[in-house]
Amino acid sequence: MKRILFSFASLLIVSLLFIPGVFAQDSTDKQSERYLVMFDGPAEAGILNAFGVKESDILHEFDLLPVMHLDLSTEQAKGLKNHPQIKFVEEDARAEAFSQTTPWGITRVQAPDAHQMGYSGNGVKVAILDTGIDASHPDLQANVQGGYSVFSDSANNNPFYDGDGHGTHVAGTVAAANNGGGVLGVSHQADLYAVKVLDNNGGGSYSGIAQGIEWSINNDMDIINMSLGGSAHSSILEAYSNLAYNEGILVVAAAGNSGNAWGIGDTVAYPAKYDSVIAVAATDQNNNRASFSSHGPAVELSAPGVNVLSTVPGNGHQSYNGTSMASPHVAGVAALTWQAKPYLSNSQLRQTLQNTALNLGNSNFYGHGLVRSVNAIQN
Ligand SMILES: [Ca+2]
Repeated sequence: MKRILFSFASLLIVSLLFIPGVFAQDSTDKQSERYLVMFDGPAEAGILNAFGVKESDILHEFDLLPVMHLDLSTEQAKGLKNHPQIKFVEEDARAEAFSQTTPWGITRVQAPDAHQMGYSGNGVKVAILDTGIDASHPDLQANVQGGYSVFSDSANNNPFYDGDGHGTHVAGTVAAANNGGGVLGVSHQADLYAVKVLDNNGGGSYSGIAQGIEWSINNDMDIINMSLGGSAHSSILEAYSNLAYNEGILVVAAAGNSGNAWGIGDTVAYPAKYDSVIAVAATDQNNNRASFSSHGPAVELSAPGVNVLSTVPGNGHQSYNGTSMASPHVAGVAALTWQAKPYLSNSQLRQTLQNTALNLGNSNFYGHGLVRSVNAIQN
């Protein structure tokens, strides 16, 4: 008790020596802001009193460190900052909850339950043949392990630059990190490979896709996701799709966005239409076919493709629609299932995904139905 009194008295003296004249004026009409103030040594109310800080301006006194939360005028804060027994004066910064969103489609394919079971896609390599991946995105940087661009011009030769956003969005659905922020991907620890076969305007060619498939074979990819396609058949693109499949890669592609409201006709795009490729249709939150989703006998599986929230370049997140958004849900479920059952061949894995899908009806619309990770893992 004696010591406290002593230091209080000595502080009063020190404080008096440091009070600049302006303080007396300002403390009356102060525009107060909230500050965190740390003392160099024990917290002493006497220092504050000397600057005209009232008892009511002390909002909180901390226990473990000599810190006070204070209502101060700008002049008071300035004065305290210059005081030898004050270590730090900081404006109390605003903070917001840093929370992670689980998009509806991630839950619809049972990914959070598969994560609870211990599966995350860890060790499974997924090639994203697309517009590139923004590898600096906080939700993706941990999982992007490599890449390749089929373009040589300076605007498009970097696979980790995505001037369009499409590839970054697709990548996030497959493997956005479980990092407490942004969104959660289906297989949040899968290895992503940015294979840039579409330019910054989202355009590309079949030769580029074939080059991307060739790179994927040469670099031991487990899964290829192609959220792309065209209406023209190509024997060479088919030969490359078949080659990847025969090399043990699971090949997944968007069925296309050429569906009509009536679901009449065969509108599935290439390469999704080839036998060696899983054609994925898009469903909405009611498990109904999205009106744009291509239909036909080649449709093999369905997955969420309406209002799909995922990553976009520049630390952003946006909702997109398309079978492009459905395909990576299947690629992610395949990654989870393959981690759980590494002994399956690609054709056995494909069979498992078909057998465990939720039947939604018309096979030209939905194929075998909605892809489901827990059912596939437990099959
Ligand atoms: Ca995240």
